[in-house]
Amino acid sequence: MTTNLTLAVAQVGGINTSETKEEVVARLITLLEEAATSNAELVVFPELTLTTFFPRTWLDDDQVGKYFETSMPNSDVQPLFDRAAELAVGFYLGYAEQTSDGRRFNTSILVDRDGAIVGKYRKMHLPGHDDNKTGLPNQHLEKKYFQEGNLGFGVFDFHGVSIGMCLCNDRRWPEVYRSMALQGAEVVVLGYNTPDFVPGWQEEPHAKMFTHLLSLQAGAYQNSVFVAAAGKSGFEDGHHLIGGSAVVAPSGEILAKAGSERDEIVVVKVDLESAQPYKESVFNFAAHRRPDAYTIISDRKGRGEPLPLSFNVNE
Ligand code: CDT
Repeated sequence: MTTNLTLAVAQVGGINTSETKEEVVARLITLLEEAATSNAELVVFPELTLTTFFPRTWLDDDQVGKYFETSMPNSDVQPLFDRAAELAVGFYLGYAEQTSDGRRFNTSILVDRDGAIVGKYRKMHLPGHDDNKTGLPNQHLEKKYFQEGNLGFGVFDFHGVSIGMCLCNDRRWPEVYRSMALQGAEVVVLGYNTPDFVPGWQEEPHAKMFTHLLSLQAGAYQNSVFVAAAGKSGFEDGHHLIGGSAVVAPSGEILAKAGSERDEIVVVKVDLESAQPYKESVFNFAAHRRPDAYTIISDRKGRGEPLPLSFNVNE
């Protein structure tokens, strides 16, 4: 049984619209090579890693098409697959996917150390809006450009380690981690793009980093998993995205965090066994969970009235 995994989060500094996918992939290979020198076995790249965070801009169908990948790997990304296989380093990569029948998803894949795609995820929680909100610093058009994910919250085997994947906004929803932990996930990997400005998202600037890290830490602790999160960070065409790429332990503690908003590798050798005490005590799911009392979570989507009481409060 594998007990150690050397995990790297590859934070990618801003990607301007003018940058080609070839140039971006060259940056990713440099990060991968740096991670390999620290013996990384799995490198986590961000959400929509290959391009600028295009959902900030209202574009018509023709204009946005260039941001989508119609196959994976393809000639732009093949050099990353080749170099990773040469170095025997696996990776998680977020990208915009267009299927052969024209559906578009915000997707991530898990590639093993031999270069084979062993996992796929399509973002379930799409934030933002689909209408054209003009006159703002930027928009957040994930609901316009992507369909909701349809592959569930899968858990995949990565050389003996059970890995769950999600993408950005998913990290803020507790159901995501729990769905994967119930399938035995040991590590949850995710990429993100968190802009300073999102229409309709009221949050103090200082709280942006706090709520990002809080989500990772709570997800890790409450589910006895490691969480590795890589952001696309810094400025893209003048629009700022937060940094804070990090690896978090099942204790909820941050093991390592990027210190910049540029291309940066953070590597941590994690001891997967260190999750065991949590799984056997406070979060022994089989002993303590009450799924019979949680049906409202899947039955109800939005906030509503209290459920009718099935007992007399005075008895
Ligand atoms: N890419 C992405 O999902 N970003 C969102 C922005 C906030 S939407 C309220 C995030 O959760 O970081």
